[in-house]
Amino acid sequence: MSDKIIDLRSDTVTKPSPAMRQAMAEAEVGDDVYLEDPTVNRLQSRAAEIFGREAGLFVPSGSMGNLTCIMAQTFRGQEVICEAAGHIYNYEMASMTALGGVLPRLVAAADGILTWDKIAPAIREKVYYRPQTALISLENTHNMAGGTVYPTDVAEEICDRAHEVGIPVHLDGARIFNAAVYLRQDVAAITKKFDSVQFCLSKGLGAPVGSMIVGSRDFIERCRAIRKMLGGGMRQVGVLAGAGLVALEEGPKLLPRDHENAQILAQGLARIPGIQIDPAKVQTNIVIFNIGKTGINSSQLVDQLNRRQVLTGAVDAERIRVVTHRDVGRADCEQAVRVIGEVVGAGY
Ligand code: TLP
Repeated sequence: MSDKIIDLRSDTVTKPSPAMRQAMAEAEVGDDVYLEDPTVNRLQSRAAEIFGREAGLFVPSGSMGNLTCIMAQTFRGQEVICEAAGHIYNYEMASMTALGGVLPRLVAAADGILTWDKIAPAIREKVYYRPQTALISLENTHNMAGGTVYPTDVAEEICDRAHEVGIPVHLDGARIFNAAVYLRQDVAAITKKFDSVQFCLSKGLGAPVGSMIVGSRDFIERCRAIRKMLGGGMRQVGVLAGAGLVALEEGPKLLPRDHENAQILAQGLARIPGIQIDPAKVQTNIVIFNIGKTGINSSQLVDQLNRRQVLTGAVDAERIRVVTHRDVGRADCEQAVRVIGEVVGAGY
């Protein structure tokens, strides 16, 4: 058995590349609460430019980025429509309620992809004693649906129709560059109708830390104040923004390879008796497969795989998630399939 650990738990696990380390070491810095960090300022301008927006804001995490955007567009006692398996509802510590004072209004959708027809009935009538719908939030790619991508016309119809009734739309675009690769469109084109966009530098793009919000200048100024309220005002943070700039320029080019490797995983897993996965439904870098028919449960399998140096994550008792990223190659994915096949075949 080789010593190498194949870490497929998430695309968050990547280590900074040599170019990122160098950029971090050499970053010019200043106090960003005084707006004086030149590297942060460069990162924010570059992100805004790439997304065709007026301004950008560096935030410590995707979770803080989403919460900041929600708080900037809602008042206490209002509702945010989001998909039932979405990250903002399931993995962000109920922050929109605990800190933002708003309720998630869940709508479930096949493959995590909402449509206007599904959203419209969830919008509250305008009566003063009902919690008002303040915001709609979409997730692209949709993590727990297995990295699924919004067709651009579907997302745009949601934005257009929501705007007609005066409701803004937020995009949790943690992996929007993966969606752009799949769609063969650029991120500015596929996000242009959203009122706010959060995307992560620290996922497939490979930065060690950080996410960005992009939007209008006014919106970003509101977000800056909220970020401070949440404790996210950082000081000489150019050391992180330097890595972020490298991630933004170099990271997107590596994503097609991650998607090819996800196909290696999906196709290999589909050949293992008892495992259910449809490779045709794997669009980006996330593969979620069902092991319900193998006689092993997820935590047992994850545990057995850990012992064989293949790290994966349980979604629930029957489903496992594996995620490709810049620090795993094709041979790693082939090896992971072999090991999963052996463990499942051994029946424990
Ligand atoms: N996702 C993480 C875990 O929290 C599940 C992962 O390993 O995939 N939006 C989406 C769609 C995300 O997948 C994540 C992180 C976030 C937001 C939050 O980003 P961070 O972790 O930077 O707060």
